[in-house]
Amino acid sequence: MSDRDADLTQLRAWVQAARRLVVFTGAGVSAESGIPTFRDALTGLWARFDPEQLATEAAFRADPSMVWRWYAERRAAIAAAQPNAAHRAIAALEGRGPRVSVVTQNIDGLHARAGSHEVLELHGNILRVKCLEGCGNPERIEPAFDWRADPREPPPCPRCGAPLRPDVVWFGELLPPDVFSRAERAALRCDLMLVVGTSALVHPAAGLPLLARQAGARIAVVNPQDTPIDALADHVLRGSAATVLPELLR
Ligand code: BJW
Ligand code: ZN
Repeated sequence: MSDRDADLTQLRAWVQAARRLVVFTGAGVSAESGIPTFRDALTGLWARFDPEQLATEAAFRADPSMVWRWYAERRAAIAAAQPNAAHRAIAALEGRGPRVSVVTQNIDGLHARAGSHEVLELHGNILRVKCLEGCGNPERIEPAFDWRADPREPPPCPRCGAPLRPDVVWFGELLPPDVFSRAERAALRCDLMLVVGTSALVHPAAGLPLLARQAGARIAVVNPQDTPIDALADHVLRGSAATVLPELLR
């Protein structure tokens, strides 16, 4: 048996035996749905920008229409994309024994579209918008208002007229506290965490595998590249999510 087959066999046994499993995902899990990873998300017109400069409130305030357009292009690509074999393999884990929590940094909604039920979206969802000044989501304020049909870039909040912005978590912003505390609880309680398709550079999300490890969970990484989590992991499976996860979780 090759080392890789031995790793897969042992990991399959851990998945079978797990009572609580966390699948912690990043942009790599959606790469094979055709959605560029965050650190590759600037192609074409956007190639001269730095994503860490664009994904901030300061960038939006400085040039709302430019940042709105970046998100509008990504939103259109995401709306046209389909979940891939990795999202489906994760969703199919439900009902097989362990309680599964999907803790994702992704803003694309593809885990839920693949059928996962407990999805904790740490960084929000690009398909929603909210008021820049804190009124909340426009559909709660004015159900008849359809921001998607409004040609302004960005459309104004129906309550206060401030610009609407994507309902995602930008650098320097707090993660939704209830979602993050549920994710911490899931990390503390799980027996096994699969860390899939994330560079694990962005905190506080990137601290969740360490929290799980310190609480006694086993950790496995699925990624074609090295990550800072590899050093904590019991197993590292090099490869793409849509190849490795169906093989591991079949
Ligand atoms: C494949 C694959 C395939 C490819 N299959 N795999 C502690 C230390 C240092 C800094 C900080 C810290 N704590 C906080 C900070 C600051 C900051 C931060 O972490 N900065 C670091 C960059 C240094 N964090 C924050 O600001 C957070 N807020 C916060 O801390 O609030 C408290 C606070 C308040 C006030 C002042 C100060 C602090 C908020 C972070 C929000 C992150 N938001 C983003 C943007 C969302 C909207 C958008 O998309 O535009 O979320 S950033 C971006 O990175 C996005 C992602 O969710 C996130 C993670 O990226 P991810 O998913 O890992 O993607 P990539 O592209 O990095 O990696 C892809 C991976 O896939 C790679 O490994 C590939 O190899 C792999 N891959 N193909 C499997 N087929
Ligand atoms: Zn408002």
